[in-house]
Amino acid sequence: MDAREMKIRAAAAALSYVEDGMRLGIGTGSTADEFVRLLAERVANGMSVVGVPTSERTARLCVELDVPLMSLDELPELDLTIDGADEVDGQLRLIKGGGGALLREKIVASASSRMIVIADETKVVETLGAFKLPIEVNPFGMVATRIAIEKLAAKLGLSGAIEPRRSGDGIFTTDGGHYILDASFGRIPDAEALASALNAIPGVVEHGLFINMASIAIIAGPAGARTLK
Ligand code: ABF
Repeated sequence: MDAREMKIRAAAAALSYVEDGMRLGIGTGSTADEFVRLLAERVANGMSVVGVPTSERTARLCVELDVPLMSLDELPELDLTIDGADEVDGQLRLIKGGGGALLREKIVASASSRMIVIADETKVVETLGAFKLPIEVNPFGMVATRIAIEKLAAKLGLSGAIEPRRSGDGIFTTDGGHYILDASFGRIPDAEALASALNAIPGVVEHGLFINMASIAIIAGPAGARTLK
């Protein structure tokens, strides 16, 4: 089974949690895209749902496939968010943001009663951190913010390059106009402590540690899809 087939399998399993009339947060990334494609088929066959996209990229795909959308301001309380992840550990802590949409993903997930993560087996880790941790920062004072992150991380025994994400020959900018610093901390033994430290830095807008947010992770592998709770 190739990677896309595993993403489709996870997305299909997530679809079984979607009920007629639901207000859905719709995530960003290739796995979430597979969910949108399957959801679009259900909508075409009469399922009545409304989606709130977590990125302009996801919104474009939903519009292309006729999945009804509203803004989060129009629909501020959601029933369920379905989203991908870059890493998932055994306590359903996530690293997200590889797709650059972490701020809107976290806002939408936090406005939802439940969040279901869909991923393939390659995303499951013992300890978070092999994937560089995306940290969304305000462009103003980015260097000072990076230095503050380095100092706070060092107090937690973490070190490693913290580099602005690039796009083409320039710096990557999120839908919200912010920059992303990717932190190569390696293993993060205390994700909660790091999340709290990052939240205290004024120039940090948001970070890719999603803790106590996912209620279920659907993990697809060659043998099928399994559920982590
Ligand atoms: C998004 O899903 C991002 O936060 C994360 O980087 C991405 C995973 O992408 P994919 O499903 O393509 O692996 O939510």
